[in-house]
Amino acid sequence: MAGEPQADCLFCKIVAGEVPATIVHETETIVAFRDINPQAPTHVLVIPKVHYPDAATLAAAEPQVIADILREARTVAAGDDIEETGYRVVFNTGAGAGQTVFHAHLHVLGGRGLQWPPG
Ligand code: D5M
Repeated sequence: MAGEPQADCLFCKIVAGEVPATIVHETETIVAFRDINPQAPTHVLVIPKVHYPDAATLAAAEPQVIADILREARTVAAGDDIEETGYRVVFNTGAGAGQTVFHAHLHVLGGRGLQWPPG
């Protein structure tokens, strides 16, 4: 069923506590944890506890959870004290955009100057 945990999904395993992660915050609907391959001093992933392959399918099915994820980005930024200096939030959507893990996730990046356009 849509949203149900997938046995072969790494991020579902992090939600279930079966794969370790450095969790910075958790709510009823989301988990925020540090990226294993950080691209900036702050690099946190915010994921829904429900499984959808990307942000677009999550937004279509459960838009309130997308709102929870975006709200969490601010909490992460406040926790790492990067609200003033600025931060970036990114949903890579599709392999062509660099998505490698097909469980929706928001990157929260900050703590250094960030260039635009991105690579
Ligand atoms: O981003 C997927 C991100 O997931 C990428 O930045 C690495 C990160 N990653 C992969 N495995 C782990 C574990 N086990 N813990 C924490 N972070 C992880 P994408 O947008 O799909 O390219």
